Amino acid sequence: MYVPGHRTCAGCGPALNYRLVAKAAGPNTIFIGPTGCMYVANSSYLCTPYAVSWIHSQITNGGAVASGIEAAYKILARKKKYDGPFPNVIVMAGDGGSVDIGLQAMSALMYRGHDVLFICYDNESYANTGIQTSPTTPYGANTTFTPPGKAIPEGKVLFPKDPPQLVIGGHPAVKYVATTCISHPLDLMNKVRKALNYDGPTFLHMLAPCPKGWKFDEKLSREMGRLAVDTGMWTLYEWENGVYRYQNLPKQYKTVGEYMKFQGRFSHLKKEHIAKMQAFVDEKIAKIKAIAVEAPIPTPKA
Ligand SMILES: Cc1ncc(C[n+]2csc(CCOP(=O)(O)OP(=O)(O)O)c2C)c(N)n1
Ligand code: SF4
Repeated sequence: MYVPGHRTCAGCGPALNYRLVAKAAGPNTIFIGPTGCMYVANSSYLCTPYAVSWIHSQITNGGAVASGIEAAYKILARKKKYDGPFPNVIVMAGDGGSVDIGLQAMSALMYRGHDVLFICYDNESYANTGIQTSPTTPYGANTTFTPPGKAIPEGKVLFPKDPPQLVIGGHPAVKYVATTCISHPLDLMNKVRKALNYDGPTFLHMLAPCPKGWKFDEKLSREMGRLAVDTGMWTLYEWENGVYRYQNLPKQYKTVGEYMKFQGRFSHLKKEHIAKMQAFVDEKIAKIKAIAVEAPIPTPKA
């Protein structure tokens, strides 16, 4: 459903991410592609690798375009002008197109309750424009908008937004939210199918390592994903009707330095900055442990 032939970088995490999503979703699918690498790099010039329907949207309005498509199908079906199967409607938005410049339209989609899967493929920067900071860029990352210097030695001083919590916190129509990583492809595809099976809006936050933006060897994309999970920099979980379930929680977490040392975007950081990152992750892990205990895995009804 996502075929060879696109101008993404060698080792592009978002491209592999797209391939897995398309494979899981199957042929009865319409993709909405807000401006970003997964639009520009895939569809330049005058050809695309999407073997299903696909439409470009502005980076600002992926949620609104998807809402329109979903509403059109519902109305056509009601008026008996369309009797085919209801399509999977999937937005493939970058982090900028999801939780920064595209947040308003995404939130409105969630509020209205459209039957749409909104995916944030998170490469942790505005990549296509040359790697600028976005709200999911980690603390301490070097981007062209957060260069380390004398005044600000760590480059980026802010800690990131939490996209799943934004969605979970404010949208009663949303019953399923999950996180994924390309290093765990089956988990990723299962979550895509599960989200699509829900009747209503769903949200997936997908870590998609970007060798160009994070400045690591292009052969290490999957390894970066694995290390993100093993260090606690990224957590795999589902949130379903108010219940959290975690996947692949490490028994013993590696230190964040084990992950950061491979990435040029962090190479300027001093010990105290890495300690700050470790403290941030430790706090997150402590919270997860508390929730994981409080939220027992529900047993399926017979
Ligand atoms: C309204 C508007 N503002 C700015 C841009 C410039 N622009 C093009 S691609 C892009 C980066 C998108 O970042 P993200 O959504 O994170 O996707 P990525 O490129 O990282 O895949 C931006 C800012 C635009 N196309 N439209
Ligand atoms: S810049 Fe990053 S997200 Fe964009 S095509 Fe290259 S690897 Fe993929």
